[in-house]
Amino acid sequence: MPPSSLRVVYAFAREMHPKTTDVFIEYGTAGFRTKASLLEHVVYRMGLLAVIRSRVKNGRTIGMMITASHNLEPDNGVKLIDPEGEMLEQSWEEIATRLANVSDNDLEATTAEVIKQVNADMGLKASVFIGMDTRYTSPRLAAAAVHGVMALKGTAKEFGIVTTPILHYCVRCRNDNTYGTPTEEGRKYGPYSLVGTPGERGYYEKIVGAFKNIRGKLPVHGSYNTTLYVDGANGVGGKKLNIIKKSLDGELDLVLYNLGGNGGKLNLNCGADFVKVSQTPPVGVEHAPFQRVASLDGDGDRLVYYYLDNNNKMHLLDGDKIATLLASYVTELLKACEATDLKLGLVQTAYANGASTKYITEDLKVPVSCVKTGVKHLHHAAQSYDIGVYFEANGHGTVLYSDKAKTTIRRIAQEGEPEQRKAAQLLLNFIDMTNETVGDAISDLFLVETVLCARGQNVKDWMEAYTDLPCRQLKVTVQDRNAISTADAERRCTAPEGLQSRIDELVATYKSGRSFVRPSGTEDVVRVYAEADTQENADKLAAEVSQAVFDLAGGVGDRPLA
Ligand code: 16G
Ligand code: MG
Repeated sequence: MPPSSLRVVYAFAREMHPKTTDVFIEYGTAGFRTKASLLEHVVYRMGLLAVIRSRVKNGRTIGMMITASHNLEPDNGVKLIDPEGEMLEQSWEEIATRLANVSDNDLEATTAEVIKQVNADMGLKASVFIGMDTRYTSPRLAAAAVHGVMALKGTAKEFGIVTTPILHYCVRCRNDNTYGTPTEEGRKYGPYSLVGTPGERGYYEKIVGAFKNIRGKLPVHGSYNTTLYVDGANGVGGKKLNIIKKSLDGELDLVLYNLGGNGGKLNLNCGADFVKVSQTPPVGVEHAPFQRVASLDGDGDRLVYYYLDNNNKMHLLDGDKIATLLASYVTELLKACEATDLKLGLVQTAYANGASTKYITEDLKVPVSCVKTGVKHLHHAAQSYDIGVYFEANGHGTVLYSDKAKTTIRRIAQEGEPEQRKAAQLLLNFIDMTNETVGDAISDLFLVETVLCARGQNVKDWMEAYTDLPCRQLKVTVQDRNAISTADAERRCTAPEGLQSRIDELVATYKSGRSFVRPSGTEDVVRVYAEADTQENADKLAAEVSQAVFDLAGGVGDRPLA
């Protein structure tokens, strides 16, 4: 494409999506995320970048998801999805940031510069899949994305309102037709049965089809019961479960709340992030003690469970509990099919409860690694195992199976002894039910329900595998959160000077104490995490460390935030 044809890049910017703010914006942990009113020019420009990225990847499809996940309604965001359904390659984050921040007058020249820098062949075809969450600002932003794609003569396909993981799945399928069909509903086979080859299945057929298939092999027994309550965060995940619910034929009885009607506001006092951070149940969900409740976040990529006891005290089953449940079950099946050469490992972040890490190492005897916060880091680390289970404590995670693992398990399912074959076939269904592109609340929900059903366990049995250490998360506003630097997968703080030694001193005074601080990638705050032997001590330690951050890292206001 000759440079003159980039004029339209400027024309669209000036006429339709002008940059109206000078606030600097950065492609962070999960793309750009801020007030929706500041984003239109950014999303338009990401449409441009998605086309360039697609051409650099030889015309393979790139995804653009318009969402601010668990943030409240006024926010929005955009992130790019790479051809395998993974997060945008990290080295492109700086390019995204540069393109988002130049003036409209410099946009044409900067676009040309980027094209040259990444050596994109602008004569190639380009394809971009666009999805959005339920925010009222999303359609307008999705339109800006389409204009960005058009301005560089790419082809945009809009998926409308989808969960983030559904879009990741569709991008992967579009580029690898053995993984599935790039649609939500699928085309060929009726209500989500597991027929045909994997490559012929749409999203629901893949997940729900595999669940039904496995349920046919695992009758309900023990203290498992098929009723599951769900908090949909008033976002997109609950809406999709409402579609799936109709095809479940009593294999799972979903009772859905917070689906976005009745004035319920997205993520407001509900959803996975609220439940995890505040350690309180969501508003709008009513249930008896010991009822299993699953809570999703606004864009359907996080899942936590909880229940209330007889005293109305909440018990949380977070990403660590889900990770250990899935890892222990897959380990059991691997043993049963005698696939001893397959190495399973688990990936966590510093937020993982210390008790979970101890349980994984000492009881499950599974290797565990700790990486920086953010799905891309976990996903990457999980790829180094034959089977890699990764979860953030906040409920974002999935299981990755290498080609070697899949081939081995398929072979055993066909050639093994009868007991081995049975275990391998269950494992194949388990793999089918997994969205390997990214953490997926809907897929994870069906995986958890499968394990509980297979073991005949209720939510209390699940909880009893190990006991979490009480913990607390706080945030502190400082002048410049980037004044905080960390090392050792965010477990130690290397700047400002003196902060880590102060944290060490404080932690040493608590039994089972642990604490770390890190600058948030999505909010202008420093996050503080603490755990200790009692809730009172965890709360105290968190407050003391917050005070230390406030004092040593330039706190703003009178005192740290509660
Ligand atoms: C984003 C990340 C999530 C991480 C969170 C941390 C993705 C898709 N999402 O939501 O993994 O836990 O940021 O937020 O990577 P924070 O930096 O504000 O603590
Ligand atoms: Mg999310």
